[in-house]
Amino acid sequence: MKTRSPRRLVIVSARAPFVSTPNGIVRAPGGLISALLPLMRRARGTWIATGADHDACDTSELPFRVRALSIPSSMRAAWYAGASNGALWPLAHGFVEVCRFQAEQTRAYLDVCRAAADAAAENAPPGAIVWIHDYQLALVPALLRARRPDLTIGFFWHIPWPAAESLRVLPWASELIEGLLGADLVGLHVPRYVRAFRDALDELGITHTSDGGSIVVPRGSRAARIEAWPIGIDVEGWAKLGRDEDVAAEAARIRADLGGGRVLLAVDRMDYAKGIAERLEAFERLLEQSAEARERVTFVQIGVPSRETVPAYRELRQRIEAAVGRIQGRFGALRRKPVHLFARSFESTELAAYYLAADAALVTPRRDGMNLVAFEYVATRPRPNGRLLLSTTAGAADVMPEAHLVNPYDDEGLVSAIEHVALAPETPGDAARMDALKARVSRLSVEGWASDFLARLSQVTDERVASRAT
Ligand code: GDG
Repeated sequence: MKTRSPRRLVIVSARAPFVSTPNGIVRAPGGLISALLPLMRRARGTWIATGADHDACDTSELPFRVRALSIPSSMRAAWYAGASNGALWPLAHGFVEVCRFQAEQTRAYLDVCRAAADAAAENAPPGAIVWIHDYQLALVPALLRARRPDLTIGFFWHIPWPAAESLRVLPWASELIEGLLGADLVGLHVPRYVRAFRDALDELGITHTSDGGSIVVPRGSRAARIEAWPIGIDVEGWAKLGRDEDVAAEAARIRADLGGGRVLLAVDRMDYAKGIAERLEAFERLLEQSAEARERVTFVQIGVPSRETVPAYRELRQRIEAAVGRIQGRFGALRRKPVHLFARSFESTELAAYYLAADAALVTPRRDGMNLVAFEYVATRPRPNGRLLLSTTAGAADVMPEAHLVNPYDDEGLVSAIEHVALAPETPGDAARMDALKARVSRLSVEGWASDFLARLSQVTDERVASRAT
């Protein structure tokens, strides 16, 4: 599908496209920003960010505007660390016991969504497209619709959609759904999240119909559609890094430094949903059971610190560091470290070198909306070698059926799956799997995802206008 241009574009997200660093203002990391920036440059629109730093938004040289909202720090904490990451995030990932619902945080969440909706209403030209991102801003669509019925509104929810049972514990579940239904098109990663959304509508008694894979919810003179739109990555960007001679030389150095055995890699934000502690514990059990693993396997965990103002995240970091220390103490030797933890962020060239160096990637989150690391590992490797171990509970499993799939809640299953990807002799079947995965990932470009989503958004709105005219 092609994006029809001249309508102006407004993006609303918690993160801004630029961040201030000691080396100046740079593009914020991540595939989503890379995908949206070219679209925004062409559309010459406005990017509204609720969690941005102001210095990084002084962008007079850009062909579009960035507006960072001024949100008082106590409100920001209650909205971001509280309602978003202390309530909605654990709820969506099935960690109901971790959820804390506090009225003051819910009020802050509403206030931030209102501020974002106000800013979008003020900045959007007549008939513009507004694309809102993620669970931190779920009430914006309805708030914005009430102020500006002329707008076309899209929303993308980047994390799993919670099971109806879990959603029952959210005191403002119906407000959450009504907030999202203010959009013309709500995107989720995979069809099973769309089915879970339908269950939520049923629980709340909200009338809906099906149209192919999408759900249509009538809302007065219009309808909201809920559809699966699997995100992708900058496939060519990662492949290019994988072919780069310097990156390949760095990968060879990493392998040599690790002693020449089998290398396992995991890359995650430090988040309990990513299953980092459980993965380390499974690796520890593998070392207990297998002399070959003790001699030959090294596990590198890159864990970028994340959300450290939320207590559950601070506790997780301690649990991870304790597991690494224990493994080292039990199985390490002067010249051999079975596990390496890097609790910091790497440049993407360095990350690509680790993707090349690894014999297998362990992508074993407890739950994950999609998981881009699975795609990046496959896209970076120039040849069809290496193995991908992937949780059945990650959205990525639905689009990568040829990966080695594992249920991350099955303790023994996880240990034996790690053992298999680490030590089983390579067979022609491995190359066939990797070839198939490469073909799948090559069709998942994040730029195509963004422009197709926007084209679909224009299409559903045009259909609405046409049906009103007849
Ligand atoms: C949310 C959903 C969904 C990590 N360490 C470094 C680094 N990274 C980059 C990876 C990857 C990204 O961070 C992580 O993406 P994920 O998809 O794994 O996870 P979330 O941050 O939780 O993202 C998720 C996603 O939204 C998109 O919709 O897939 O399910 O939770 O791109 O490369 N990048 C660099 N250095 C690092 O050290 N440069």
